[in-house]
Amino acid sequence: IEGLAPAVASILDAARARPTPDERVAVTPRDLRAAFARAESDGRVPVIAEVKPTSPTTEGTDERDPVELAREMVDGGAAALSVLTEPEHFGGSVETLRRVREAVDVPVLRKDFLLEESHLDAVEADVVLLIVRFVDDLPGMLAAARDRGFQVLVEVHDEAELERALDAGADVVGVNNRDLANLVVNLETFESVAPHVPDDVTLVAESGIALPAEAARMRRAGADALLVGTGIVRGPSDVTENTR
Ligand code: IGP
Repeated sequence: IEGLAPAVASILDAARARPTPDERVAVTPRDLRAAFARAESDGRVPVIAEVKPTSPTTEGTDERDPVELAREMVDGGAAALSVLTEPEHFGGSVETLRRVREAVDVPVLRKDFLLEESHLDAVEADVVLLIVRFVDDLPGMLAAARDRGFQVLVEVHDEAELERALDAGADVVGVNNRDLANLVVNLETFESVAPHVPDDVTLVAESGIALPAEAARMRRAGADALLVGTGIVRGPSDVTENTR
């Protein structure tokens, strides 16, 4: 893949070099769309709150206990959680995901760079992320993930990627406001892609949402849910407040 920021290229190299787990897991998944609907009917903006100890674009590492943080996020009104499991660049681990999922009752998304079928194995999660830009055989990976019982959040960054996601049969699409080529965030990304998403597809706005005004802006542009990482640590109630 051409034109990626060096940090992203290095993330993909690490992902390709991962050992293959030798077992599959069976999960009884918690329904993501039902969790969004519950939040809406309680008058909250559906938010997927992210546990992300560090990242190539954040300074330092969040030393708080991820399980404590996850509990606070759910108590603060998060409809679902996202847990980074990429170890080298995001300080994540599948063990953290397991502990978090055990501690809460909302759906938990595995946020990672899953490139091939074997990367889907041996990790319990309700939802997995597939990044269109990085997955060669999207229909194949989508089928493999669903086979294992996962719901899938398919991440796109522009209209061409959205077409690929829809052609592959994605029913939950995330538009990442952060360009993985240069790591720059621009909320107009979501605004330009959202109008092309069919109504029956659940639409998630990802990245760069830290203020209530930014949450409201994404909602106005058609976001069914928001994926919030860095911004959530100041208190999830800020962005779950229904301002649409
Ligand atoms: C959260 P932010 O700007 O709120 O911390 O972003 C989430 O969208 C971001 O972590 C993310 C991400 C990804 C991380 C979106 N897509 C793919 C790693 C891989």
